This record gives sequence, C-alpha cells and structure tokens, in this order.
Amino acid sequence: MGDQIRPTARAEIARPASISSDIDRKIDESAGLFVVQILPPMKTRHDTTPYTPHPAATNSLSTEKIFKYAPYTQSILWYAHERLMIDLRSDTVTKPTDAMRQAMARADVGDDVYGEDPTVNRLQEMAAAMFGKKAALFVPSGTMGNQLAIRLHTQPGQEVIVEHTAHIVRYEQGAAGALAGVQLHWVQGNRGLISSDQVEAAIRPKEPHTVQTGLICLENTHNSGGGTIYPLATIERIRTVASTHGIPMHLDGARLFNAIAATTLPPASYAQHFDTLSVCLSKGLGAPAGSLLLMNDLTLLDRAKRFRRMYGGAMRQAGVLAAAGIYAIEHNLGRLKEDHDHAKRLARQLQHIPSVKITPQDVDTNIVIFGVIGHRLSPSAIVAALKQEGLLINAIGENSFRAVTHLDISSAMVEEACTIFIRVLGG
Ligand code: TLP
Repeated sequence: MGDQIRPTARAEIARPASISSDIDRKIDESAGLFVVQILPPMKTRHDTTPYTPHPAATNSLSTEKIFKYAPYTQSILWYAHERLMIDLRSDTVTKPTDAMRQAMARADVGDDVYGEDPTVNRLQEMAAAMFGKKAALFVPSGTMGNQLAIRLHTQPGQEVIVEHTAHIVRYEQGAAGALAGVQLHWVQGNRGLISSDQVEAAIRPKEPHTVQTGLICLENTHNSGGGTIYPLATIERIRTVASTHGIPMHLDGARLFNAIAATTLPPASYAQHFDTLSVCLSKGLGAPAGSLLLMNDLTLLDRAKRFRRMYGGAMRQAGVLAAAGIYAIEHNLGRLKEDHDHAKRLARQLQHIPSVKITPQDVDTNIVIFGVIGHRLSPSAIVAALKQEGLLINAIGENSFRAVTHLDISSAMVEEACTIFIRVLGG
C-alpha cells in the first residue's frame, strides 16, 4: 500500500447532529459505516480552523465543506461521502504517497518553457538514457504524447495504421483527425496485437490516386486487448516492413513499463524499433501526471516542443510533477510484477463464476478483461451492484468489463474483490 497513511479503519461513528442534510443522506446510504483517515500532522486547510476565504471562493463547495467540518473533524478527515472502495477502474486512480509528495515538495524548479527546470531536465535525461534514445520530452499526458507523435510524423491527408481497438482510436476524442488532419486505418488485431503481414497489407501503394500511409502506431501493452504484451519478434518484423516502405513507427507505451517488468527485457530493446515512443508515469508507476515522448532525432524534438506549446502542454514549474515521475521510476518500477500477480489471481478466481467468460492465461500484466454472459443484471446494473458492495470496475463494451490492478491495491483487497465478484455475479 505504499508508505502513505491510508484509510485503515472502518469505524462506527455516531452521526454528529451538526452536519448538514446532504451529508445526512450520505451517512444513511453507507449505513453509518465510515472510513476515516488519520492524516499526518500537517497544517493544511483541512485541519486548521479559521481562515478568511477570498470572497470569490465563498461559493465553492469545498470551502463550505472545510468550514462545516473544520470544528468537528480536527485532524480527522471525514470520508463521509466515500466508503472504502476497492477501485479497479484503472491504474490511473492511484494517489501519490507521502514519500512521493515529499519528493514533489522538495523539487528544485524553474520555468520549463525556457528549458530551465532542473528536475524536468533530470527526468528527461534519465528517461532518454533508460530507453536508449537521444531525447525525451516531458508532456502532461499520454494522449498528448501520442498526438504529438502523430503530428510530427505525418502530413494532413495521410493515414495512420493502427489496431482497431487502440487507445488512439477509441479514447483520444478523434484528435488525430482534429489536430493532425490524418485518418486512421484500422487493422483488426488479436487481443490488440497485429502482425507484420497485416501491416504490409494495410500500407497504401505509392500511386497517385491512393491516400498515403504516414505512420504505423503500435500499443504495448495493449489496453483494450487486456494488457497484452507485444512479442519483441513481432515488433521486429513490423519494423522491417515499415523500413522497407520508409514509414516511421510510433509506440503508445502508456504501459510499456508493465511489459518491461513482465518480460525483464531492457527498455531499449523495445524502444530501438520506434522513431518515437510515449511512456506514462501516471499509470502503474503511480505518479499523479506526466508522460515522456522519446526520440532520437533532435530535429523532431525541436518541432515536438513547438507542437506541445501549440496543444497547450508547455508547463512552467513542472519540476513538481517531474519529481513525482523520478520518484515513480526509482521506487515503483520494481513492484509492477506484484500487480500482475494480483491480476492473474483475480482472473483465476473469476473463471469459477459460471456467467463469467475469461481466459486467465491471457492475462499478461495488470489488466483483466472479462465477459459476463446470460446474467440477470444488465452491464450497468452489474457495475452498480459491485459498487454497492464496495468494488469499482468499468464496463467497456456490451458484455465486457475491465478490472485493473495497481499500486493502491493490496493482496487483501484482491481477495475481498474476488469475494464481491462471487457474491454479485455468482447469483
Ligand atoms: N488510458 C485510460 C483511459 O483513457 C482509457 C485507462 O484508464 O486505461 N495510451 C493508453 C494505452 C492508455 O491506456 C491511456 C490511458 C493513454 C494512452 C492516455 O493516457 P492519458 O490519460 O495520460 O492521456
């Protein structure tokens, strides 16, 4: 669970008369069972009593709550509106630990638009060295990393070859079309993976009528495929095809660290095959934000900085975030295998529930995708029923669900999640 003080106790606490009616309702909903978190003794607005808010802040709900709770809670922060939830919706939900927050607080910073943030520079150098690339650029999100790459490698009107359930296809709000003016050429993969033959077949001929292929994008691990790891040999074959046709390759490596942890392959063994790759610090590594776009070509770096600015992603004292990234790489990479073990355990338990369709052998890393067939509850009702029991997952398709293990999920929580699954889906 990391080194932060986390919700540790479920406590029966009598409803204080002083708190308001909407809180009363929330209290009733959770049947008087609350999670309390004992905060470390730091002076925050949560645990100090009077301060005068700026008039512009007086309408803010949080300010109201702070005032309502301050006299009552002292240094105990109420989670009256939040029962202790086992949150398997994504590995993006992790919260920075105290140690990570301390690293952030101590970060030496400067204005990164001038290239003067020493902590951002350190993170970029560290990542470039790790992946065997000449340069890395810190960006706020994985989506921005992917979109910068698409913009860098293509011309408007070109086409990008990508697997049909890729994040770039499903979850980036059509940015490739909107921002780079390209269309996506979807290739149907197997658990998110496509072959070199499929890529070869999708490359457009260089003749005057036909749209031109500007880029090939792969995703490793593949999110919608179920955290699938690309075999290095497949990537090598695709690279050969791409090079023959003179087409650049980008890797959406939002969860490349999971592939690295699972295979123990050196990071550069994947990175060497791509002209650009983006890796996320805010997934399994547990940083609150930030991704890196890596490349060898320094002319690309210069253009990437300009597009980052154009897309609104150039930040100032971003070292506060970069420090979390450095901390995450140094401390959390080594433990990703634990998440993979948790995901496998979950999958093995789920397979015993008759309505659940899952192949535990397909769970490569920290993502478990499963179907629920012929259950009396609809997918949204299933999600709601699980939530009622204290378990959060996402429905990702008609009868398809996703559970993701991460830094804030302990073995005990995995056991509890299995019990809840059996209770809700077994009936
Ligand atoms: N994925 C999120 C959602 O957007 C679906 C998640 O919960 O898994 N590439 C891949 C493969 C991703 O899974 C994600 C995030 C991204 C890129 C985008 O990262 P962010 O959220 O930082 O823009």
